[in-house]
Amino acid sequence: MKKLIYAIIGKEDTEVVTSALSKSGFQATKLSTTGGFLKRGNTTLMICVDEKKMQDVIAIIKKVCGKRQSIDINVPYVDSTGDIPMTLAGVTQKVEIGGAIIFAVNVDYFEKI
Ligand code: 2BA
Repeated sequence: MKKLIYAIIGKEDTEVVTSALSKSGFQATKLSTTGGFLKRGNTTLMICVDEKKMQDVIAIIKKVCGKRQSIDINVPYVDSTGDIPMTLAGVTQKVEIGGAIIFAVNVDYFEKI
């Protein structure tokens, strides 16, 4: 059974992760994506591998992608009408960024032509 791994990583980690995967013989497709919450650019890698190799891929990503860290962001204050009042420009919120979000799905069919 093949697995399709999706790895969402920070844009700044793209080069180091794709190089490390390639060095270990894993192919990846890089998609330029945007986080739904922060609306910042990130990278989604699609990596299709045999099930028994999945943990090797995850170990490489874990080893080389940046560590999670907490940052303060300013989010616009929106009231119940959907308006942004002039007096309340924003509220500060802590979010964790870095590391990677990884999930995998079963691949029903794979062929290289
Ligand atoms: P964003 O959606 O831009 O989220 C960036 C970070 O903001 C998240 O980091 C999380 O720490 C925080 N965050 C997200 N939604 C939040 C909310 N409703 N309230 C408070 N804090 C929130 P990560 O969890 O490491 O996620 C990094 C990126 O991975 C996300 O960027 C998104 O593009 C993707 N992602 C995370 N979980 C996902 C999921 N279950 N399905 C699909 N994509 C996911």
